[in-house]
Amino acid sequence: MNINWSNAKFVTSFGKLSQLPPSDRPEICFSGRSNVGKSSLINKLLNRKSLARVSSVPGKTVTINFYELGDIYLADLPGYGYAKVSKSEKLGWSDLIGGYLADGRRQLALVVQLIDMRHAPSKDDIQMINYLIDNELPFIIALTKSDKLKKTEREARMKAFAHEIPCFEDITVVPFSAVTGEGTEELRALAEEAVRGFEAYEEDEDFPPPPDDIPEAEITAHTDENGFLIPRNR
Ligand SMILES: Nc1nc2c(ncn2[C@@H]2O[C@H](COP(=O)(O)OP(=O)(O)OP(=O)(O)O)[C@@H](O)[C@H]2O)c(=O)[nH]1
Ligand SMILES: [Mg+2]
Repeated sequence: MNINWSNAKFVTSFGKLSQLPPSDRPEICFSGRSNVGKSSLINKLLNRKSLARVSSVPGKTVTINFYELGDIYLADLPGYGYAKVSKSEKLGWSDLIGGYLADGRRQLALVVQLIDMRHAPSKDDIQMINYLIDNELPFIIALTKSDKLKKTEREARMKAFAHEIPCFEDITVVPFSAVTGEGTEELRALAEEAVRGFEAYEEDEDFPPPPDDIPEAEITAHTDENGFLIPRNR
């Protein structure tokens, strides 16, 4: 599927897991700590200056914000790990993020996990990545704010990430900057590929047909007098 990236609309925000409706289309979500640049990255992908609110104060996005992009949704998840919020607020956020990711009614085609390229990943970042790996969710990593690093700093960080991030060699990693636009086209292409792969997988699930679709005559032809199935090679 080719996505028309200039055709986005804000749909709605959810602050509580119980409000979240099932999804009727593939979704791509953006996860990362507060202030890492999720909203800025989404705006860049969508060719918009401020469709997703960019925060001057970290920890602003405390809701899941949905954007419609033709036949898919983008979901901007609340940023985690901001120190200056109350414990109950933190719990609410992790509930919301965890609940969203574990929601079997979502058609999650891709998680874009954002990590600030200037720093070692936080404990929360590592926990997120381990969660994505353990639950076999399709994900890539965008290393944000790449414009803020000099070439040598960048090389040093890339070497360090290889040790700091679990399974680093197996993960697709895209350096990204909302300022220079680096990584924008690559992320768009990866998103399109993920949605295509997701749709092909969904179609594949119906093939071969589930047992209910097998005509009755065919089933009885392969059962013995007690009604047990007989393997075909007998
Ligand atoms: N230099 C530079 N600054 C960036 C980049 N991306 C985001 N910023 C800045 O970082 C700050 C946070 O950006 P946001 O996009 O609001 O981050 P967020 O992850 O959505 O933050 P929350 O909604 O609070 O979780 C803002 O001041 C942005 O201008 C980037 O690629 N380069
Ligand atoms: Mg935000």
